[in-house]
Amino acid sequence: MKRRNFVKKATLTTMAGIIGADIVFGANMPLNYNPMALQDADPFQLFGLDKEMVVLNDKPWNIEAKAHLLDEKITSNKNMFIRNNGLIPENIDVDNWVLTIDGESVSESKTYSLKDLKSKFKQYTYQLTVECGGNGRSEFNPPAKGNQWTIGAVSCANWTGVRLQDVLNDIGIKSDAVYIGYHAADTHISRDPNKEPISRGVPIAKAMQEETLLAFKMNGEDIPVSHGYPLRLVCGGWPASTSGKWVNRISIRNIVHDGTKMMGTAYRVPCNAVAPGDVVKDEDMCIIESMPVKSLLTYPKSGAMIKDGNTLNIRGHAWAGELAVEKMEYSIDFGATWKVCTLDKPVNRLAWQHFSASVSFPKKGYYEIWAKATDANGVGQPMLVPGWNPKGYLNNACHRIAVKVN
Ligand SMILES: Nc1nc2c(c(=O)[nH]1)N[C@H]1C(S)=C(S)[C@@H](COP(=O)(O)O)O[C@H]1N2
Ligand SMILES: [Mo]
Repeated sequence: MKRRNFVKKATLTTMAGIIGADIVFGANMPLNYNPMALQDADPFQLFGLDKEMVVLNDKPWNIEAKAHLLDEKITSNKNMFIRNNGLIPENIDVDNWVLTIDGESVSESKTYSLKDLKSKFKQYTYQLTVECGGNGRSEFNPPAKGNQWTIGAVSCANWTGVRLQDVLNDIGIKSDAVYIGYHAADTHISRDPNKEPISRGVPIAKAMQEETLLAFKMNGEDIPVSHGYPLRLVCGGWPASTSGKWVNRISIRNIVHDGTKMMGTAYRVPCNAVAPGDVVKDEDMCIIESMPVKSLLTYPKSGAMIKDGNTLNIRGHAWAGELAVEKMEYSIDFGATWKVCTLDKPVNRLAWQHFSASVSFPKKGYYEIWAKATDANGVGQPMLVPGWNPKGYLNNACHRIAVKVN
C-alpha cells in the first residue's frame, strides 16, 4: 500500500500560529491541503485583529489601526498595523531557522540558529516605536501611489531579543563596513524565487545602537507570524521598512546597501524641497533616516459629544524618531493659541511618550482639538501636510479630532 503524503510538522506549526489554535488532527492533513480557516482569508480571524482595523489591501496584506485603537500604552497584536511588501512565508521551520551574517565587510560568513542567538547573547527588552514611512500618505496632493495610510501605520510594542551589536561584535566586522542589509523569508508577490519583496537596512551606527534588536518576542510572546516570526530586526524610530520581518540573512556591506527598495524613489524623499507634482531625479533623492516628530490623539474618538460645562480629558502618544519629545500642546481654536499637555518621559529611548490634558470649552458648539508635539531640537509638527514628495512619505501634520459641546 502506498503511503499518503502528509503535511510537514513545521508547516503545521505555522498554520496553527496563523489560525491561533492547535490543529489537533493536523497529522492526518494531506500535503498541500489548505485548512478552511486559511481559505477564508478573513484577515481579522487570520491575524487576530480588532474588528475595527482597516484593510487597505489584501494582496499583499496591508492593514491599519484607527486612532482610538492605539490608546493602549503598549500596542497589542490585535491593534498593530500590518504592512507587507510580499507574501507572508508559509513554511516557517523554526527548528532549522538560521540567521546568516555575510557580506563584503566580514572575513567569513557565519550562521546562528535561533537557539544559538538565545543562548549565546544577553537578552534585552525595549518598547520601540515602529512607524511606516508612508503613514499619512493619504493626505498628499497630488496623491502619491501606494497604500493610502491615514494615521494608523504606527505601533509601540515591547520587543525582546538580542542586540544586533552583540552579534556583529561576535563576528567582528571590518573597518570598511558602512551599512547592513537584511534578507528575509517572505516571497515576492509574483512568487518568483529570484526576486525579493524588500531588502533594506541601516548604516552601521544605527545597527550598533543599544536598542537595535534581533527580536524573537513581541509583548512577551513569540512574534506573531504577520509581524515577523520567528526573527525580526527592530530599528526603533526609523521608517519601519528598516525593521525586517522573517529575517534569515544580514549582509554587512562596504557600500550603502543596494537591495530591493533601497533605490530610486523607494523610502527616499527629495534632498531639497520640491513643488507638488515635480518629477525628481533619482540622484536628488535621499534615504529616509530618523522619522520626524509626530503625535496622535487616542482618546476620545473623533465625534465625541461633551456636556456643556464638563471638562474633557484627552490623551495620546508622541514620538520623534531618534529624539525625545520635549513638549506637547493642544489647540481648540484651529491653532491660534496652544496650551501645554502633561507629557511623560519615554520608558526607554525610542519608545513613544504619553500625554494628557484636561480641556475646557468656552461655550456650546463645534470644536476641533489639534495636537502638536515638539522634539528635543525645538522642531514642532506642522499644522498642515508638510513637503510633498513623490511617494508620499513623512506626513507628520498635527492630528486632530472633532468634538461637539452641547
Ligand atoms: N521581510 C519583510 N520585512 C518587512 C516588510 C516586508 O514586506 N517584508 N515590510 C516593512 C515595512 S514597509 C513596514 S512598514 C514594517 C511593518 O511591520 P508590521 O507589519 O509588523 O507592522 O515591516 C517592514 N519589514
Ligand atoms: Mo512601511
